[in-house]
Amino acid sequence: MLRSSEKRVIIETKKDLESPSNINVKIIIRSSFLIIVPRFSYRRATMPVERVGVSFEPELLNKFDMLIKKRGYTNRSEAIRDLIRKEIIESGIKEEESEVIGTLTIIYDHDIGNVTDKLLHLQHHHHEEIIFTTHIHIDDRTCLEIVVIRGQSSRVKKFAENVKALKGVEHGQLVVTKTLF
Ligand code: NI
Repeated sequence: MLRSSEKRVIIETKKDLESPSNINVKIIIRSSFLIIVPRFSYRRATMPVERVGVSFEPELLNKFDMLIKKRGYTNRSEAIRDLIRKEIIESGIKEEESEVIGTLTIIYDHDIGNVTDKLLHLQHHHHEEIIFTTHIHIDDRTCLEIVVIRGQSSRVKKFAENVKALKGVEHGQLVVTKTLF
């Protein structure tokens, strides 16, 4: 309980991603005294980091700096980490056995070659992998469908290929990703 002469202000400072913890600072103004009490919390588990040195040719570094500035990065470390994560994920997606999650977006004409039935049949065949499907009627015969699918990389790709090969499907785009670890 606060006395009428006390004022309590909680300030939360977030250290950067490499920090071991968050630090809350509790400031208690009691009469003429100012008390600052640091309160350490470990709500967010963070991984320890290792520092590595990388050498660049000046021209390459200059190009890299221009690119990351355009993309909105404020430091090189985060840009380099993102590039490494992208490579690891893309390499993982290529492995046929790996678990991926993605979306297949298709545009099709529902008046052509029983495409609606065939599409439904294919989706039922992959019912264990399909998480949900959204259907939007674009005009009197064109449909947009978004399928969220999770499963073995090879099966997800196979499903997308089979859907795109259906007569009536005008365009299909599969976008997949996976967790890093
Ligand atoms: Ni429709």
